[in-house]
Amino acid sequence: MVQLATSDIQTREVLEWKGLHLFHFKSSSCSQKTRIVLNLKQEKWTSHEINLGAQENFEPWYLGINPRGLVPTLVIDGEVHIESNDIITLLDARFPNVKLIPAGLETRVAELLRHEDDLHLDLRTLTFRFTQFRGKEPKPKAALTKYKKGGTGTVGGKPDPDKQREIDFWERAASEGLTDAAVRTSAARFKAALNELDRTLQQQPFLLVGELTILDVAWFVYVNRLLMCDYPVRRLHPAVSKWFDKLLERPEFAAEVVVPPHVRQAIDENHDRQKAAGETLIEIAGL
Ligand SMILES: N[C@@H](CCC(=O)N[C@@H](CS)C(=O)NCC(=O)O)C(=O)O
Repeated sequence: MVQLATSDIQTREVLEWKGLHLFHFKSSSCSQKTRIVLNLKQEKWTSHEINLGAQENFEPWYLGINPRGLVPTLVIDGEVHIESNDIITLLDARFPNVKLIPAGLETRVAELLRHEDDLHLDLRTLTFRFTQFRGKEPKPKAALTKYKKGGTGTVGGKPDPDKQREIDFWERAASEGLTDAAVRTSAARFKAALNELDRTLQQQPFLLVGELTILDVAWFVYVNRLLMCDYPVRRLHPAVSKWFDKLLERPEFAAEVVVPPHVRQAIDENHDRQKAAGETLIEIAGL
């Protein structure tokens, strides 16, 4: 569990906050995951939107509650929790009215979620290349400088290597772009993971057992994003595609993945350009 130590937190006012507060961004996959879990549990929460496009996540106030500068962050009765998978696991323990981690499977769920989290930078690589056009330098130098300077840079009272991983990602994106080689690697990782999920879903209705768990929620948002990148889910992983469509029928899921018309248009325009240049995800990754 990544509950921040008091020494990690510079924005001290949140330590006094009562109730459930979520810092999130509408289209962020990790935020969607936490919001779907809150919907399923029908919990009331206070929303704090952090606009990633405007780099609000690199503002000192926000770095003061999330030294990694990432969304989501959950503040619950003065405790500050980061990392979406830890947040949804915590929500399941604190609000057991609807259980999304079956008793006895806690370790297995944690292990499988780690594997999902390991693919997060791969998802980011595909997102930044194959959804709407993000420009050559998605995080301008000035924003990165702010990020480097801000926050304690510690998690659990210790220097946090994940912050450097973020800096490396954005600096590499600015200097090399998100290359075809990076796209191929990321797409191959997803193809392998989804092949495995497909085998499971040919045998059972949900990813872990016969009922919905947080693992289904976590993979639902990933598959949703891959579809936005025009990854051929239906052709390559038909059982995953059916499972996704069924979850999408539920309002708790559907509400969180609505794409505003102007964003849909920007994505379609990017795809049209990529098709004309023979540079779609399918073509580059050979899917
Ligand atoms: N492992 C983290 C990853 C969080 C993450 O990367 N969040 C993205 C949005 S999905 C973010 O905040 N990106 C920062 C940015 O784009 O500047 C988690 O699961 O919470």
